[in-house]
Amino acid sequence: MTSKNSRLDPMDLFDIRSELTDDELLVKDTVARFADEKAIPLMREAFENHTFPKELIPQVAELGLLGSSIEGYDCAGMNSISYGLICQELERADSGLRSFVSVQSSLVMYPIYTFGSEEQKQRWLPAMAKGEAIGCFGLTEPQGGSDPGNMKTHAKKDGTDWILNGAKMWITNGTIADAAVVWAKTDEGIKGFIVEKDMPGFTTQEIENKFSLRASITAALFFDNVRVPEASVLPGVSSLRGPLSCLTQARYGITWGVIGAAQACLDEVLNYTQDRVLFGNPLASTQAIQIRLADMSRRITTAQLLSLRLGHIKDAGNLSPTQVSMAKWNNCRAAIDIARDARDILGGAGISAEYSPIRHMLNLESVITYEGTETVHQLAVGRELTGISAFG
Ligand code: TGC
Ligand code: FAD
Repeated sequence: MTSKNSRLDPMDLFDIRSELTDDELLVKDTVARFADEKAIPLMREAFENHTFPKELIPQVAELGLLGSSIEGYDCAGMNSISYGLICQELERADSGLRSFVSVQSSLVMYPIYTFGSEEQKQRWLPAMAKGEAIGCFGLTEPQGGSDPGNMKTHAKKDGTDWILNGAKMWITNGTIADAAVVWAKTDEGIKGFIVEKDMPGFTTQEIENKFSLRASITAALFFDNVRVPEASVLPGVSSLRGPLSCLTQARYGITWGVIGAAQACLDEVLNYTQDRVLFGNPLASTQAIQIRLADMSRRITTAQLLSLRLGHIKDAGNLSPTQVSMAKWNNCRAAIDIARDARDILGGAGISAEYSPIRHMLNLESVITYEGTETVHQLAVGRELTGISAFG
């Protein structure tokens, strides 16, 4: 029997679909259609050309995918499961597209909504929801992203303004952003600054020659005595809790996103192994290949169940960052292992951009690193279990 005749959906063996509400199903199916019809046809070329397909921005905005969890301010006010499904379907196309939406939604609009003044919310959130203003999030610095508490970027009060100095590294959307939410040390603790692209002393530089996340813009940001008015400082937080709580939102979305990348890889090899005849038989009929396909399905299913449960905990308001760490670790590890295995099952064809696994595999090298490396998330779980911090 082939998987085409299977009674279960190979991408959804435990019928996650039946757990979704009508609204969530509508979100999933709408974004899936957008991914299939509009995004997937562009992403391979964008990856090869090392460009982000900016023409997709108005389309994702039109679908309500920017700041989708925010209530009001022209945002869609969807729940966490819907946000997860958005990430999943976009990352089925490419991690770079999901990254764009993660950064805009979880790392820029979320802190403005959660920690910003009413004036900041009115100014930025509707424009960002429409894709008319783009944001980026500056936390990581050249000397070490895993330990943001040790950041060097700092701001000093000067009358009613702040003077910002320092540098940020590896910043998604950096060169196309109208506003950067930049985290800096001050005498009053770590604060978030909304730095606008034309503020004197603020410059950006794109990071070239990446082998991963090529369909996404990554940049360095430099601040040389940038004068930021008090009105552009987020008033609601003055500690590392500010940026780390943004990361919790984005990491949650990533747990779903990488499932989409893994599904794309499984889908590709399910088709390929049924058509590829070796030693007189379709590859899919061999025991070794079936075990590998079954293992991919097992990992995807485990990841789906983790993310679904995580979403329900989040919507109930009981989410712990440790739970997000475990899911980010598990699901990224599952996805990258699936992508690498799918690449191998395709043989020589697996190194061609004509098939998606190598693109997903290369992208996932970034995804397993950003938003906290695998080790950081393992140590976060270890800290929870033992009560002892091994971070140093
Ligand atoms: P620690 O003492 O644990 O915490 C300091 C304060 O923050 C609170 N907190 C959190 N709050 C919300 N969510 C979380 N995940 C939180 N983790 C900690 C904590 O309660 C405390 O609050 P308060 O009020 O008592 O001050 O801090 P630590 O210095 O020991 O750090 C722990 C560690 C290593 C886990 C943390 O530094 C960390 O997560 N490091 C990794 C950094 C990281 O993930 N960077 C990502 C940069 S952004 C990015 O990669 C975007 S990619 C975008 C894309 O393209 O998709
Ligand atoms: P380091 O922190 O130097 O870590 C190096 C190695 O040391 C890793 O293997 C790590 O796991 C390990 N390590 C760290 N601590 C320990 C420990 N205690 N014990 C044992 N091992 C340890 N950042 C932003 O702020 N905004 C963005 O938009 C953004 N976008 C990104 C886009 C891309 C494509 C990439 C690749 C990165 C992006 N980042 C962004 C940065 C990302 O968050 C960091 O790369 C990540 O947090 C790791 O920091 P680092 O690269 O400095 O590595």
